[in-house]
Amino acid sequence: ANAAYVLAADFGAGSGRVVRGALEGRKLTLQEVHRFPNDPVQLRTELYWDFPLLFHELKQGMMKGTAGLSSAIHSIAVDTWGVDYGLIDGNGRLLANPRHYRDARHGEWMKDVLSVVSEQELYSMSGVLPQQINTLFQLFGDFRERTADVDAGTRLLFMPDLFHYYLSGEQACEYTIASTSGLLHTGEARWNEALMSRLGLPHSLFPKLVQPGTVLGALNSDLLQELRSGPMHVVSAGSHDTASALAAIPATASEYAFISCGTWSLMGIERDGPVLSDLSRKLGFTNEGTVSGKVRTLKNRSGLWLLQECKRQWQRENRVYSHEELIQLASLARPHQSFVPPGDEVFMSPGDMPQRIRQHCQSTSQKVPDSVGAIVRCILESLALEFRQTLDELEQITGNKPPVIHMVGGGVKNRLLCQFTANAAGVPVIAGPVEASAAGNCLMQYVALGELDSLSDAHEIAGCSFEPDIYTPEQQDGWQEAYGTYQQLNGLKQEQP
Ligand code: LRH
Repeated sequence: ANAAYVLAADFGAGSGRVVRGALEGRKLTLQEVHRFPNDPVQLRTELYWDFPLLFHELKQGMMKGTAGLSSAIHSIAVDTWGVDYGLIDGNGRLLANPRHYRDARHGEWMKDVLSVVSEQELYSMSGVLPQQINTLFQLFGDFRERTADVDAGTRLLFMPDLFHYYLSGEQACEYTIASTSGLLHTGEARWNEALMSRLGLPHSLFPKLVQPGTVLGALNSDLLQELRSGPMHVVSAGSHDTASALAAIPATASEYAFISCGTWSLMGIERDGPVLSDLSRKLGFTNEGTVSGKVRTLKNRSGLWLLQECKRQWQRENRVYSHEELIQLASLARPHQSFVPPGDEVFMSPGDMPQRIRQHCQSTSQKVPDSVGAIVRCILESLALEFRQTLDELEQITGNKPPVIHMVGGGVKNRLLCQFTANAAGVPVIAGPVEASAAGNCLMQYVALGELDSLSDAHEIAGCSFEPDIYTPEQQDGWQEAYGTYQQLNGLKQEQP
């Protein structure tokens, strides 16, 4: 057979994987060749990513992906989580390990920046919702502390761009990942130089911007030798994992809401232009770029983080549950007993999550979940109700209620969550693919290589390649009532000081 092979490296905040994609006719198949943890490193008070180790894992994946294959690999592209970056000097040396967006100091820097530029102004200039994790705040602090090392040759590269640089020698920032920074003009691949000046950031720090689906260059010769691989192109696909995931949605209709669900849940819609109203800002919607140059207006919230943390806590107590066991226990627990706001600050940091959930239920005079099944059920129902609320809010900010939800990412493996989401939202949920970021990454490489004509072609290939599961709404009355309770609880919460 005449398959066209590519490699996609998809780095999440918890783990990474290298996947080999094969396009044969109209069908894409993915084979995971390497998977590894991505553990952040706390050094004194600072939290870092271990870039050299991640680059090592990338190379391991490339070796495994090329081994034993008689055909050539056409190209490789990297996608990662948003907002984080590294700085390189004029000789291409990494100045420091990139800092993690959960580093506690970003909160302080956010305050400093907001004393120079207001939230409203930042939102209307960039479309990006001011949140502690944003590149802008981190960079402001980072730059202030590091001015001595920074000269005219220093460049900023976002995480995927940094990998691409060390693969190909090309310095460029790809549009979708740069769109998470707050440093672009809304919906455009254009740096906001006026904002940089106001924050004292030199314009020379920022390299050229490239569109998703750009061939950056060839894999450099040292790596060819080290990896004993054949020549291949290095491509900027959709370099932001969320942008890549959306490229793999097997959509047939144009009107839908998406949920990209993993540790985070990103829920929103794709549009031609951004939503920049006061209402959308107050409701917490941000605007980022898509691989087709459109805008994704979305909420960036906690996803399965609460469940992952509970699982870790139970493990610490020597109670080990498989994913299936947890879902089974939750499905047997009594429905609609208690709810938590999954995005609340009390659930942000790692720790004893079951205890925090019990505490929250107690302090809001709800039934306290007293078993593993009850806790997992509480988390999944709460997430589903939050999705329902976001769907309503999308209608408020755009005037349209999306008639279906496409859910992609790891959360799709949680069948109970998919069903609950359909029930709570009252619209069908079309679930899959699970490895959406890797799939979208591959698809955009084929567009860059000219193997596919366009992104709509890519969506069609996704439809031919991954059979989604469809969940239709059930038990509407009970869920409607639960939604009322959930909203009331949130209202109560907001009134507290
Ligand atoms: C999800 C994600 C999300 C945010 C966050 C920092 O992996 O990319 O879209 O940008 O990480």
